[in-house]
Amino acid sequence: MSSAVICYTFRRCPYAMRARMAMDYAGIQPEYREIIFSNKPPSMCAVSPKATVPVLVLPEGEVIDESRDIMTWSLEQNDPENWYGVTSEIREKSDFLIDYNDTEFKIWLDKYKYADRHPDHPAEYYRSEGEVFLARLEGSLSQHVWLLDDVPGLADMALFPFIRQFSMVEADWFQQAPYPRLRSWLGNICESERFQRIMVKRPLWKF
Ligand SMILES: N[C@@H](CCC(=O)N[C@@H](CS)C(=O)NCC(=O)O)C(=O)O
Repeated sequence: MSSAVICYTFRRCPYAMRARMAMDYAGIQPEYREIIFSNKPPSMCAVSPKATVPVLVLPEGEVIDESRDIMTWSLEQNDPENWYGVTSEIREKSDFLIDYNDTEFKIWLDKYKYADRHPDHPAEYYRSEGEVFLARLEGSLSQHVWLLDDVPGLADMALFPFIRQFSMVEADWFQQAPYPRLRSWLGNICESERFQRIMVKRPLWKF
């Protein structure tokens, strides 16, 4: 049994990104095992048969294989700036936003990203469906500096990798779209040292 926390990850996966952000914030330094989907490590599939990243294996052998659960577990270990949220209202709103992101928005994001695989509609259609969420977030950011408060929280860190993906599908479009607050929110996170740290390129884990 290893004494270190192990994290199977894929650098560009938005779910893995949010988990790595929360772990970095909480001061958890796992042994990162960078994988590729075409050749998943048997040791990862054995502990988590659904075989998606991120997967965390704790020293006692407990497995956490949902990114949200990894975030929550990280904050349970250490939450120095109260990302979890100070009020139950913020926590409820945070859960709602993350639920919406992971279900509704993710569907439109994927269709927009891979519009050629979804010929029922042009990319602009999928983009405008996704924009419903962008507009909502823009509205939230007109009320506070971060999505739910004037300090960053779980929702900011759970959502930004997906908004980042959306922004990268047509970067020129996003730069001039009517979401200036969202652009600067995203820019702040992506220019942070934490983000640079969690995006460091690691060699593929040899198993
Ligand atoms: N609900 C999971 C979703 C994780 C997920 O879907 N990860 C993708 C990569 S972004 C994956 O591992 N896909 C496996 C594959 O494509 O074989 C979580 O939040 O951790």
